[in-house]
Amino acid sequence: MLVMNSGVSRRVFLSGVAGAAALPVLAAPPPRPTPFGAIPSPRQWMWHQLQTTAFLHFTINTFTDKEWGYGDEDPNLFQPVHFDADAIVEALAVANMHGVILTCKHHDGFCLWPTKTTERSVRSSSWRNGQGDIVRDIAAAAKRRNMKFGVYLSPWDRSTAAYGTGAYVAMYRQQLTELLTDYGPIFEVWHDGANGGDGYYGGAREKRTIDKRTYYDWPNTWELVRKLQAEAVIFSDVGPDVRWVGNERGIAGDPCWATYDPVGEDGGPASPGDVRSKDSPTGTKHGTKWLPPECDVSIRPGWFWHPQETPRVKTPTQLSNLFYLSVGRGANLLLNVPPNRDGLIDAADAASLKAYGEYLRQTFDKPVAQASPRDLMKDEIVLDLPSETTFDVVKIRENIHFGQRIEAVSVEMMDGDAWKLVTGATSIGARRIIRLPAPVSSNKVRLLVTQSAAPPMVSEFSLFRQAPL
Ligand code: FUL
Repeated sequence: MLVMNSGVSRRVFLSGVAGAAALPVLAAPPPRPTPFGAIPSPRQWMWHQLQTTAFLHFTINTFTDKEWGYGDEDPNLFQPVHFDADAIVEALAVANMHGVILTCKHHDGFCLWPTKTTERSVRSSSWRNGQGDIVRDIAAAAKRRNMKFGVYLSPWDRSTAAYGTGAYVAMYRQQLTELLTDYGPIFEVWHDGANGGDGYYGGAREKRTIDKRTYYDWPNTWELVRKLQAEAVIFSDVGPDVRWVGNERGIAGDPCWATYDPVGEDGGPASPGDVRSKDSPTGTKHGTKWLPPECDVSIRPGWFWHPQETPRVKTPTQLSNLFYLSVGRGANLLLNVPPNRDGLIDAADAASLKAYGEYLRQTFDKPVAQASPRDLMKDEIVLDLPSETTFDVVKIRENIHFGQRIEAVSVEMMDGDAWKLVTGATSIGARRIIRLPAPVSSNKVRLLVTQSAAPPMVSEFSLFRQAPL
């Protein structure tokens, strides 16, 4: 029996409808379902469809072997002599990534586009005679490959003397304006939570601390993003559209609720850089805001390319594990693949991405069994299969246009003449993809929604057989 959290069972709910249907003549059409709780905005819905996107960490750090540049590096160090945006994007596309987010400016303040706001940009490098523009080239290559393009612009800037004053906030908004005006449609704007500390600051070489809650005046910056790119989702520790998952290992919580009511570290209001991040992997069950998690993780130990880390590039098996722990729990995966000093994706990273992409395609292109749409809107969905079918992956999706309703499901298969538990889950949301410890076979498999806050609205129940890795 399905339990509603109001204490009313689904079967009780259905028997009421059946009673009405027994009345003579024209039964009224079933009522249109109304959304339950928070639901995704159209831009969040689009973002959910992407599932996996790529992060490109690329700047002077690539040439200085650092993770965080101090802000005093010579722009001329930036010399990616064989930079090829199409080759980079192609290496990402084969791994089923549908968007790419570029670090247009990292904490060291060097801008990958010829900004008017500072001399610290590609314009001050002799690379391509100061005429190069990494942002333009990646945006154009992404468009050619039908991938979406997004921007990371570090709020923390260790190079400029203005950091810590109102003038810097104006400069940050100016940089954002350039990026959101000159480079076509942007699908995501990424605001890093790392904030303040020591830096060059125009020669001051000191530590600067800002008030994370007030300094950046985020509401007005987000309004600017809305004005310039209404379809872009805004990412930060606390959204407003997409939340940080709370770790940099690429792992969403279990359960993983798309809704979230974040609080600050001290239990007060949350802001980027000040969130009780231990709550972020799980979110808030039936929370008031639709704020799904994005799982950022690097294919290498560091975010930037370092020659000594090449032997530690994640294997296709490790990448597939991350897929199930992020995308499989209803989150999006943001996988960082840092270009090297040539301005290309290293052969080791590209090989791993290719094998991982083949695994995804071969596993998921065709289910071995799938519920037909007319059977989906039930709390028991039975797959009556023509013959014994072997599977080791189960996929369930909820129609999130109507909110995240389901609280628990179990998957069972007919074993002899009795149902046997195969697997179970709590949250479903945009999707739940469960890899079984070993393949199982049956000719009858069912999904039972055992607990739901409102009548469940399953939009997919499919079984797959994994390709070898
Ligand atoms: C962090 C940064 O400090 C790292 O360098 C990296 O950009 C990561 C994605 O976010 O907060």
